[in-house]
Amino acid sequence: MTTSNEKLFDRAQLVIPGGVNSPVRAFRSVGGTPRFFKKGKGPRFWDAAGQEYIDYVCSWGPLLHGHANPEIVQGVCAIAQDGMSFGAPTELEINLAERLISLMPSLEMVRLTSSGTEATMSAIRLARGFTGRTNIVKFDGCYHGHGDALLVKAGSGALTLGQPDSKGIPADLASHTLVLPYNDVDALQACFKEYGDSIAAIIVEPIAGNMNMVLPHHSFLQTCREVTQEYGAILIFDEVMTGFRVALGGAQSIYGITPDLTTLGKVIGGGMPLAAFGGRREIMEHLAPLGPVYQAGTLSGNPVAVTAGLINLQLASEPGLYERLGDMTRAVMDGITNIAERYGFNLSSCAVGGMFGLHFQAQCPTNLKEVMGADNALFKRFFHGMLNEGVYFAPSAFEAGFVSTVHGTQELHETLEAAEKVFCQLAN
Ligand code: KE4
Repeated sequence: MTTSNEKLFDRAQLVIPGGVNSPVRAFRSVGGTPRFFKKGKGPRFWDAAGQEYIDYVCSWGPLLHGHANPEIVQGVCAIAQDGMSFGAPTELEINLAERLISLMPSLEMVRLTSSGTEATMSAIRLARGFTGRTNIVKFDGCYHGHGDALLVKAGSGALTLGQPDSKGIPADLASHTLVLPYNDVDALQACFKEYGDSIAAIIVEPIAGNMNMVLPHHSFLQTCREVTQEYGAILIFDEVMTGFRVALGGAQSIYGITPDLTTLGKVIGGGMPLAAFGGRREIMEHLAPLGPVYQAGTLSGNPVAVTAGLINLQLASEPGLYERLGDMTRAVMDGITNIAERYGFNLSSCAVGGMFGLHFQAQCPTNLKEVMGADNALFKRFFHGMLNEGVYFAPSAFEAGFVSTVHGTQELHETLEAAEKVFCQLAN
């Protein structure tokens, strides 16, 4: 019997490449038919066949307060009555810039964009323009959006310059991106010893969320700070995922490291297309129209998106919210790993605020090479088992998961009930 999702997927694939507008949604790494959703409310959403799911993707992070949060929906509907976009400055953008600066002390100025990719792409251009240098450093397994300079994989040798990680990226552009192992202090120090004077910036996810979730060693982030200071390079924290997701001040507030620039997205848009980059005033003032580094966007600072973001951040400012969110996230992870262990499966997990990594291996990985050692086949069976039980995890073993502030004890109970059934099936 062809389900509504299958019919929609067949139709979608005729007119949209792969049937999706972002590759990970196509279920290609887990197999099966992607679910086409039509409604969400709080921690749950419903697909085209009317099947209900508890959502642990939360639109890849933006939905800190769940689907169709009433205050955000009401705010968006109200502001839209006054116009969708002006292509001119509004007070709302000043309010959001001031709010971000008040929440994240490393920000002295910010520029709003419409996606995280725009934010990281612009931050790289700004770092290159400010320093007059060309090379940048990123880390294997970190994803910073699909800007050409950042879709680059490690070169053949440990310290060789990068190679394109996608067709369509000129090799000579990719060669200006050095790719190192995450958490590898020795490789980082050696890289700067050899290339330091030509490096414009390091861009790093301070908690990695695009190779599943990998925590940084404090010494690793500290070394990123030290070598950039020593060699006059810019330290960019890509907090598109972690910003206001792991803590109100982002990962930088947890690890106590002050970057020169920070990129933000997801939560600050509350589900609408909105992102930002910001940091030291002397760097940011190199941006057009003040300075020589060009950057622009038709819908940058759009009043409807900014309104959603302002309300999302206002709701996030409730005292004790991140502690409660972290407790719930930890409870989901501990519950699942304990059940798995009872059935003889050695899983590990990490959780910070409303972000988690569920690893199908006994130890939490510390870099991409270790992430690749996970039991991906078991993950796929777990994914589909939970999906059939109405629990929706990221359709890829290489993604972090997310809990919202409206996931409660009922969702925890149902999730663990589903996990009990699934691991029992997997064990027999
Ligand atoms: P967007 O261009 O997708 O708004 O942001 C790119 C980006 C930048 N930096 C980090 C740390 C990110 O995680 C992202 C986007 N994250 C992915 C999830 N792994 C978005 C989901 C998707 O690509 O469909």
